[in-house]
Amino acid sequence: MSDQAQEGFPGVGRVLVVIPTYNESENVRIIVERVRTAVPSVDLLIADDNSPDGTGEIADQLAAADPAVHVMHRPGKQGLGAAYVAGFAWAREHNYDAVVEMDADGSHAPEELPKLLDAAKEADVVLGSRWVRGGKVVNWPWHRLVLSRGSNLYTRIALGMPLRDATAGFRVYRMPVLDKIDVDSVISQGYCFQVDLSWRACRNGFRVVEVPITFAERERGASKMSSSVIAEAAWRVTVWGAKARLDSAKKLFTGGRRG
Ligand SMILES: Nc1nc2c(ncn2[C@@H]2O[C@H](COP(=O)(O)OP(=O)(O)O)[C@@H](O)[C@H]2O)c(=O)[nH]1
Ligand SMILES: [Mg+2]
Repeated sequence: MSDQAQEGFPGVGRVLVVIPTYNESENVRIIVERVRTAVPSVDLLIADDNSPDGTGEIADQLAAADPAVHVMHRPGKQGLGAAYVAGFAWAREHNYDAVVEMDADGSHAPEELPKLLDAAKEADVVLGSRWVRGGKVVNWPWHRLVLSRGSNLYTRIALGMPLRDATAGFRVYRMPVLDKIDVDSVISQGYCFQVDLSWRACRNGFRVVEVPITFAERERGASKMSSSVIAEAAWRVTVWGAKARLDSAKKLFTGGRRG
């Protein structure tokens, strides 16, 4: 653990940036360097799912050279959500005050992290949002734009959640949020993991704020997005929305009977 991280980020405390990786050998070195330069006071944890391309070994070299960099080796590809849940548990064990979610592929610019952490001084959860005023997406093919806009619109309608980018994957959580929302019980993967945590945070009354970011398509390596990731998000969000409506209808009914 670095000395600088003992002091942490002003107004937020000790911060751990968790970066899940699967076959990111071309990206992991670059992203770690960028984070260390952009915000020297944060620590990093690479959560690697035994990538066959050697990402884990590169991460080990980076950790050996820098006390602020840590590596978690997981047995195999178990999805983004499982890697984050394990990374967050590690953060709790090591007494961090906040965690950051960030992709390894450069889509989330570490140079924008200070802006997110600044917002975390006054919030419980900060989303780096593509779909608020000032937010941007660079170099995404049209089908990814349609998917992102469409899934966010559907999520807003199904759940009645006021967020513009509930699937965003560049985020800050203060540690008490993760404890309160029982993050260890989250089984959602992929995009759905992001929606799940947003939904739990909103329902628990936490202050969730969206800060505009510029999201850039990866330049190296391959996306792990798949139709099963999309299908999982669609059916889970539909079930949560139906359950929320049923619960409020029940409340109305029982409340009405009492009155
Ligand atoms: N540990 C781990 N990381 C993953 C897994 N799937 C995706 N990732 C990482 O999650 C981040 C986002 O994935 P990416 O493929 O870029 O998704 P996209 O941006 O939606 O196309 C990247 O850092 C990936 O390496 C997984 O199963 N396990
Ligand atoms: Mg990506």
